[in-house]
Amino acid sequence: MKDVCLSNRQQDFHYHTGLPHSYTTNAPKKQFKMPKHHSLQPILFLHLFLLGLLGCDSPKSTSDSAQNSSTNTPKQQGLSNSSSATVAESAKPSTNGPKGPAPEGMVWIPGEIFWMGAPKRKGDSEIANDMRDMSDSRPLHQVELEGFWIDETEVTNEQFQKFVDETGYVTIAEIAPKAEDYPGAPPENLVAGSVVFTPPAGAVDLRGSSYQWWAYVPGANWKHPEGPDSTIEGREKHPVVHVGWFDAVEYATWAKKRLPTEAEWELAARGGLDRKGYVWGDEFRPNNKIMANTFQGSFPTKNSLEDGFATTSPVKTFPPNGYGLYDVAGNVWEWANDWYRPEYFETLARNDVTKNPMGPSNSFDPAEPGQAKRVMKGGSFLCTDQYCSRYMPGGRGKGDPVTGTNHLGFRTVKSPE
Ligand SMILES: [Ca+2]
Repeated sequence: MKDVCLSNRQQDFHYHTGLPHSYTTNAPKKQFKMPKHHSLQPILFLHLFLLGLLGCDSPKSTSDSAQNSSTNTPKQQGLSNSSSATVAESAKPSTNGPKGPAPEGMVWIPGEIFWMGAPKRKGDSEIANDMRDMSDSRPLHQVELEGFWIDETEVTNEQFQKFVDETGYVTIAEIAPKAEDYPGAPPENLVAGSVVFTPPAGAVDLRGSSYQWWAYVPGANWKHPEGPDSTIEGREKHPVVHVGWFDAVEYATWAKKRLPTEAEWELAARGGLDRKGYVWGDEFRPNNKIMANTFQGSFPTKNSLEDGFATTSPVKTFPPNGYGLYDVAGNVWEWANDWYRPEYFETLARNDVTKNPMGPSNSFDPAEPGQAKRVMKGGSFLCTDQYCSRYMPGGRGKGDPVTGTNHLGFRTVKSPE
């Protein structure tokens, strides 16, 4: 299985079974029509079945109609505070936008022209596995955006609970798949659940399949991150997990916000720094300080917990970036609005500057042709340079829009009215 990052490995398994082809929400009243599978492949694996989920005829999104526009303006010099301090906490958050104070819990990100993408790093040629191949995150290219507001933290369990309390919304992972949608699937597999990181007891070959450390767990969902016996009690300030892209869109709509474009997310995550490998600067551990919730130890079997967290951490545990945003590296992956295509950055780089890119008009993942995927950003508590360094702001993940995991969440944005 040739694929990108750990975050999406779970998505790629497609042994997620919690996908109805349509589901309804109580508020806002809306029904997503999930298309029939192109190539349903019920394959028993780890007591699960592998499903080809959404095809390219997935529901229309805002990016479907998006038109990328480019300008021929010369490349601008002096982008985004290249002389800024490399340690994020020394920078000052922007709190006031063009129309007064920020909405509660949001930060103003001033519009500008900036460089997107992940710079090459020493050792990149020593690719130990497919996940270290970040070619889809290159080349660096210039993008121009208008200003916007963004959540200072990932959406928390507490915030998601409020949404559910007010709307009665049921997430995808909480709905059992219908037998008619999965012909041939054993009935015992038609149970609601989600994908949970489940490290094996012994050492594994990281060049092998990531099936080795992921499992479909019946009963796992946002309220039970590790399965039915787990709870979010005491984890109110942790990011919500096990949310599919559609779940995130529903939340954002309810909150009168939206998901960020990939470009918006990356501009915000960079915190005013220019072309840095990390959201705080050039070094992963400046002065040996741990700057984000990632994985330390020997992946995936032995987490040394040097940062104190095996899974999610409460938001605001680690230092903010230069714009005052927390956990834009590590903790949980975050959904972006864009469709995923690996060559998209190459396409944009043909322009001097691309104005407000909204993502490609459709998705293509050569690792899984026909499987539509959305972009994910930021990496998670499972990212480690041993396997996946996509906690870099230019890094990209990709995911099936109907599949959540216990290391995938989101934050929202809002444009001035
Ligand atoms: Ca950790």
